[in-house]
Amino acid sequence: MPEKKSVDPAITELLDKAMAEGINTVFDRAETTKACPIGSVSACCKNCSMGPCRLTGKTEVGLCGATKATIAARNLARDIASGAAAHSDHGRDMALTLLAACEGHAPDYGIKDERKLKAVAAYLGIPTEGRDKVEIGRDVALATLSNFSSTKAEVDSVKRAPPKRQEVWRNLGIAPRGVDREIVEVLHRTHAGNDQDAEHILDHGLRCALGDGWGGSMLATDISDILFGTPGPVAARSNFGVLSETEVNIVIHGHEPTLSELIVAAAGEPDMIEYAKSKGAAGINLAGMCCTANEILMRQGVPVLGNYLSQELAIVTGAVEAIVVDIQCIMQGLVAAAKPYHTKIVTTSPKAHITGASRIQFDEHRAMEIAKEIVKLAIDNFPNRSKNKVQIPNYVNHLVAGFSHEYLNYMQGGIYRESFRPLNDNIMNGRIRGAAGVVGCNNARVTHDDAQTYIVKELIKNDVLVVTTGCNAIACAKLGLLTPEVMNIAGPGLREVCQTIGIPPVLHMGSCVDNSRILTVLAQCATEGGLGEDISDLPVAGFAPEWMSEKAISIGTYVVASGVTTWMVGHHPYSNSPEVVDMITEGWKKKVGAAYYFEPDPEKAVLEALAHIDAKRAALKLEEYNPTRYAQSETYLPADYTSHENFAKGLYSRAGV
Ligand code: XCC
Ligand code: SF4
Repeated sequence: MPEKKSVDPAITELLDKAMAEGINTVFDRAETTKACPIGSVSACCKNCSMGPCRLTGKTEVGLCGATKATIAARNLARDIASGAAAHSDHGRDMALTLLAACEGHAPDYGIKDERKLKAVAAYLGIPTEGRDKVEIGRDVALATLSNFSSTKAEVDSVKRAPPKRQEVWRNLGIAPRGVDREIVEVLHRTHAGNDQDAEHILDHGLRCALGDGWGGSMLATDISDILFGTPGPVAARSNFGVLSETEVNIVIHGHEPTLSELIVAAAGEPDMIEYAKSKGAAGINLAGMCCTANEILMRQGVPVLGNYLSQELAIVTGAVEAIVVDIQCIMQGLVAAAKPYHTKIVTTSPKAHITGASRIQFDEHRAMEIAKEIVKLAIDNFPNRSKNKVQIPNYVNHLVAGFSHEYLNYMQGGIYRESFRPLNDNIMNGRIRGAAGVVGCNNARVTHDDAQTYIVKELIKNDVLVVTTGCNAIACAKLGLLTPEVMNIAGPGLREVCQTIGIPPVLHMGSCVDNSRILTVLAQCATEGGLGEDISDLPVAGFAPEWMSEKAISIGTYVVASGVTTWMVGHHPYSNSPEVVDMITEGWKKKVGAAYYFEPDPEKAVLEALAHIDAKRAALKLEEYNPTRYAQSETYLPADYTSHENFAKGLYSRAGV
C-alpha cells in the first residue's frame, strides 16, 4: 500500500472528509482488498472448466498441458482484445452517429469540420471533388464501418503509417484486416485447446492491437473531429476548485463526445439557465472527468474536475447534483458512495447500466431533447443539496490544451507551409533530446498522480518534449504542468524551442482514443526527413504510469507494434512466464523494432528511456545530446515568468490566486 494516497491536495482533503463521513472509497478498498498474487502475474488460467489452473510452485502446466508461456500469452492477448474492443466499439458508434446525421436521422449533429472530412475521405479513397459534404460524410461513415467487419486485406489507415513500417507489418503478417475480425480471432485462438504457441499467439496480439490504434481508435478520433471540430489550443481550468458553490454542478464522466457535447450546448441554453435560477441556483456549471473531460476540454474548454480515482470523491464534495456517465472507467462504487448524498448517478449508454443508478437512455435521434432532460434532472436536484455537507477543495490550476496533429502541423509553418520541420530540426541539432508520449490511468495500488507527474517533470527537465492524453493529461493539468510557465523547469534547449514556436513543453493531445493522434504525428516525424525512415528510428519513448485498464494494455501494445519502446510503469502482469517476458522485450525488438517493458520503479523507467533515446540518437548519427550547449543565457527566461522557486511553490495554486 502506498504511504501517501495522492499527491493532489484536493484528493487528500476529500479523503479526510470521506473518512469523517464514513464513506468507503477505492482508496480504502485498496487497503482491505489485496491483489491476488496468482492472477497478478498471469499464473492463473480459467479458459475452461477443468480449471481454473494455478501454475504456481512445482506446477508447470495446466490440466490440458498448457504451459506457463501459453497461459501468460493468452492472458496478454485477451487483455489486448478487450481494450481494443472498448476503443473500437466507441469508434463504431461515432461512425453510426455520423451516418445518422448525414442521412437526416440525427438533426442535432452535423459536419463541423469540412477540411478534416475531406482529409479523412482522401485516405478512405472517397471522391470529394464537386460533392456535397453530407454525401461525402455518408460515404465516410459507411467506409469507416466497413473497416470494422471487413473482408479487406488491410484496414485503410494502415496506409497512414510510414512505408517502412507498413512493410514490417506485412512481412510479419500482422497488418490488421478488420478491427472486429482481429478481436474475434484473439478470442478464438485463446479458447481452450486452440493456439498453443506463445509466440504465435502474441503475433496475433500485435495484429489485434494495431487494429485498435491504426483502426478503431484512429477512426474514432477522425470522426469526432469531423462532427465536433478538430481541436486547437484552448485555455481552461482544472481540479476540484472548478466546482461552484452557487450553481448547479453537473459532472460529465466517461469517454464519448456524442452526448457530452450536447450537454454542453444544453447547459448554455437560456431556458435551462432560467430554470436553474427558478430553483435557487445562480446558473449551471459543468465539469468533466476522465476522457469525456478531455473530449469537451479539447474542443470547448470545459473545466476538468479530475481523473479516474477522483470519481467517488466528486460525490463527497456534497456539491454535485449529477454525475452523468456514458461508457468505460465508471466505477460501480459510485452508486454506493452516492447513497448518503443528494448526487444522482445517471447512466446513459445502452452498453453500460449500473444497478441502482438513475437512467436516461441516450438516443442520437433525439439527442438535444435527452441532453436537456439530463440537465433538468440535475437542476431539479439542486434544492436537495444540503449546504452544511458542502466542501469544495479550493484548488484550481490553469492549463492550455487542444494540440491536435493538425494544429501542431499548422503551428510549425502556417496554413501554406505546414510541416514538422522545426521539430525535426531541433531534435536533430539536440536542442530537443527526444520526445515521449506519457499516457496512463490511475491505480489505487500506488500513490495517485505521483508517478504520472514525476515522469513528465523528469522528461522535460531532460529536454524531452512530452505529449500526453487520458488520465495522465488530467494529472498534469491539476499539477500545473500544462501551462507555459512550466518552461521554467524544462531543460534549456527544449525551453528555447518551446518559446520560439510558442508551445508548452507538455502537449495535451486529448482522450485515450486520441493516442491515435500521437501515431500520426510519429508517422509524420519519421517521413519528414532527417530522423530515419521508420517510427522505430525516432529518438522517442512511451510511458503508461499508473496504468490499470485493459485499454492501456492494448494502447501500449500498438505503440510498441508501431515501433516505440514503451514502459508500462507498474508491476509485470505476465511475469509468471520468463519466456513471454523475453518475447515481448528482446523478441519484439527484433520483430517490430521496439520493446514492451513493465517496470514498477518510475525513476528506473525514466533513466532507461533516456538511455534508449540517446541510443536512437547515436544510431541516427545525430549530435550527441549536451544539456549545457544551448540557451545558457539568462535572457532566455522572460521576466514575466515567475522564478523557479516561486513556481515550484505555486504548483498547486489556491483558487483565484
Ligand atoms: Fe480510463 Fe480514458 Fe485509463 Fe483514464 S486513462 S483510467 S482507461 S479514462 Ni485512458
Ligand atoms: Fe487449465 Fe488448460 Fe483449462 Fe486453462 S485451458 S483452465 S490450463 S485445463
